[in-house]
Amino acid sequence: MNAPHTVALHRPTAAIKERLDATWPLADVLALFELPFNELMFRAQQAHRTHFPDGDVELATLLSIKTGGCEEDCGYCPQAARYDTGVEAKKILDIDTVLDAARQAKANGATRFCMGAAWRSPKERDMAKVEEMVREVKALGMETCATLGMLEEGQAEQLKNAGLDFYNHNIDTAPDFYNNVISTREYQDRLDTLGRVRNAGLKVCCGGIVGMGETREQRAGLIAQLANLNPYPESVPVNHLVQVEGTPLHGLDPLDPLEFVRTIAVARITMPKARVRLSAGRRQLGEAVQAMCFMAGANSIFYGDKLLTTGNPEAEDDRALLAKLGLKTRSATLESAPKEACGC
Ligand code: SAM
Ligand code: DTB
Ligand code: SF4
Repeated sequence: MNAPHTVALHRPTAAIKERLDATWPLADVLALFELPFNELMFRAQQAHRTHFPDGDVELATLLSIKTGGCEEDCGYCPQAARYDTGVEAKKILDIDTVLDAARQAKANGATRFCMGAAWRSPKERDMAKVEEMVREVKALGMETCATLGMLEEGQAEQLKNAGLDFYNHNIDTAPDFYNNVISTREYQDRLDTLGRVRNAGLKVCCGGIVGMGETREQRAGLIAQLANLNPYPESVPVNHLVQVEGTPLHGLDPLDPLEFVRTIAVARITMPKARVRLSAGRRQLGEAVQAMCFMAGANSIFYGDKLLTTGNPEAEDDRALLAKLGLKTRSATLESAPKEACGC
């Protein structure tokens, strides 16, 4: 069983049902994973339709504003300097390059623009540049998100004041699997950053990666940690490990795609009001598995031909897939979008 972390409140409950204000013991989350597939999908559909009656899909475009050369040792990451992955370390992008990419993303229909940096944490000299990016992207009328690593006291407030809507910081996996993947920062460091982000009034984008060799119980442990954040995140990216040559996790047996679908469904049931994002790894999943993920309650994707350093489906192919499935995209005006309340 997972040891409770400081921001996760645990209150035992027996029944497996939708609980808007309750917490999720690990055993209940695991029991969801173990339901017959159709039963799990049915429950996920019920939660999804209740909280997102429009059933729209959010399009979020990612841009790597500072690529490679990272000092951390995250075992999945092509941007860690210590792994020979062929990713070149680059300087932070200039503001015009970022704005061109944001304008292009908006013209393609994205409503959210997420800026990612290969940092352990941002330095003070970086903050002014990122704040300018956030201010200018916000002025284009897009939702803004940034993922810059761990934040110190005051940095979340600086970003909020610049107009940041969401901060992405993933807990990545279950507490009891974490040390198999990362040694240069602790699980609690991540929870501390998430606390600072919440306290600054930013919306939280927090998820993890599956397919790193974890057990089903550990996948349940990841979802339980997320669902027990109080409140749970507004955005939950579920990444399917992209295995990059040169990283320690390259060469693992790939996760059964139906297990990935189950993970999405369990995220939907336990965090019913969150945008559950089908994140990295969509290229490898193919159309049929992605369609099942949408049925399981995924309602956001990373959209654009690149993630940070690895490939993503072409925007044109995504539009064709959504059209084939009869899925509409979230309105660019954001006004008709469902209210994304916190889970408290
Ligand atoms: N450097 C910052 C940090 O780690 O907090 C922000 C960027 S980092 C690349 C953001 C997230 O991308 C990671 O926490 C991880 O969940 C995800 N990610 C990185 N490499 C991945 C891979 N190969 N496959 C799937 N997800 C990955
Ligand atoms: C998230 O959860 N996934 C995105 C975003 N947040 C920053 C990153 C995926 C990165 C995949 C590997 C790469 O392209 O470098
Ligand atoms: Fe660095 Fe982030 Fe990659 Fe970890 S995930 S190595 S912190 S860029």
